[in-house]
Amino acid sequence: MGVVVGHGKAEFVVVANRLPVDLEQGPDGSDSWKRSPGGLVTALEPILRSRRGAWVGWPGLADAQADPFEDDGLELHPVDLTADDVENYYEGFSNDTLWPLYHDVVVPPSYHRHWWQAYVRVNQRFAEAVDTVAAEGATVWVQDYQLQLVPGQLRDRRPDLRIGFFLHIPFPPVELFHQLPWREQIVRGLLGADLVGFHTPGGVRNFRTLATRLAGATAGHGGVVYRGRDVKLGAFPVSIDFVALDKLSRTPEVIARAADIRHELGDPRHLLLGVDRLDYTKGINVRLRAFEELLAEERISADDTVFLQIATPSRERVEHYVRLRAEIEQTVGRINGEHSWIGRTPLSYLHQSLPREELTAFYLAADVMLVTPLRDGMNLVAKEYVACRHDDGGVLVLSEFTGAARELTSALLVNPHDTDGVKAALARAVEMPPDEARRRMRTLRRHVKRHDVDQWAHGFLDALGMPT
Ligand code: GDG
Repeated sequence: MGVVVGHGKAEFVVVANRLPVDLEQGPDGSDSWKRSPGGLVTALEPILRSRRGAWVGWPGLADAQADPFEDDGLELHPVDLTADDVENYYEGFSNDTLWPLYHDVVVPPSYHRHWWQAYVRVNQRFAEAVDTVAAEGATVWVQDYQLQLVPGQLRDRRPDLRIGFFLHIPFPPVELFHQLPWREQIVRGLLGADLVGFHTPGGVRNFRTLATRLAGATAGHGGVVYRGRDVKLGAFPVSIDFVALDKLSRTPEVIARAADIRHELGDPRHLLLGVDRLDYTKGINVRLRAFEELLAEERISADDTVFLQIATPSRERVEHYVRLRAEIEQTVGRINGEHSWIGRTPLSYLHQSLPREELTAFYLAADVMLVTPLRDGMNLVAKEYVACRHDDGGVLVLSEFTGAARELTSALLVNPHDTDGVKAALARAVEMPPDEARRRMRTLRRHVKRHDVDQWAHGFLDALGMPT
């Protein structure tokens, strides 16, 4: 990793709340960078490297002052956040106002003016950072709900730039969005882009209506016209690196580990799996309730069935998340208290973040994957499960309220609000004849293979007019 010398040279700039690397502080106070690999980085890295790319984002540590640096041909430009910014812009407005509002008010959003002010201020700082690194006429791709004002703020400073924005979470129905006291500013912020992308056509429709109602945009070709400019709107369902996961899941180490996992869990006949960030949108309670009732009704048996729930720690300082964790852990305790016997526990719960290889082995080991969010922009876990099943095994139970459900129609689709429906799907998944399961999985795999993250990134950038 070297220090960046020139500024204003990047032809392609990705802006996201987080950098693809995390700054970590050792016990002696020394700083070090750790890679945080994710789908977005994997998809964009080759494009960034081939055209003097830069990434602008927060390094993940409050009150750090990090200089721009180069990592293996990639320019990284840290945006510093103070502890106060983290509390108000990130944990407050992003995660306790926008996140619940955009997920169908699953919990009530909090509206605080000082959180909004911090959001405006921090977005402005991101826009300034991009202004510094972007070359004349560069393409800028802004990511996600934490940065919705950046397109507008950037256009004011740099009308020469080509600006794209992609929202990774759902764009809410018009009536719900209207709750937001700063609804007009957000819509105008997004309209600063040349292309605004969503996961689904529903998101496009909601935004189009709001852009017309709140910002006076008019109908245009492929989108809307705002202040005399064309703003394209489109649905670009995000995906995963199918080839990489498929390959990893075929390695002898992962295959052996998958067998070990089943063995360590007591060689159950049926292994059910859930993998989520511990978030109230993910419907972890929904599947626990269904599992508990099926056990109580003796439609499934603790003698031969194990449910493993991995809940990755998330947003641990936000009140709703603290409460959710307590609720889930209480439910897990109740289920195991009632249905366990010595050496036989029907529910295994890990509140941990696992290494990629380990997660892949869990996917490969599980007979039934339970993905039951109340609302989810896409849900990559569902696609990852499918990519790991090179054996064509396993059954996916998937909530209708995920973006993924629009594509993965061969899964068993469920309404997470309908407990009886979820129970029926779970019981059906457990008992599904192997032929039917294989047929469904093959169809799912064909789809995800064809629509991978590379196709997503190129599809978006092509629509933005940047040849890739
Ligand atoms: C947002 C939107 C949209 C989870 N536990 C571990 C681990 N993970 C990884 C999964 C997956 C990712 O985290 C979670 O992605 P999701 O898509 O399921 O959910 P969000 O985090 O809410 O993502 C969502 C996404 O953005 C992309 O646009 O699909 O709708 O909410 O990749 O594998 N990874 C490792 N250990 C874990 O314990 N290594």
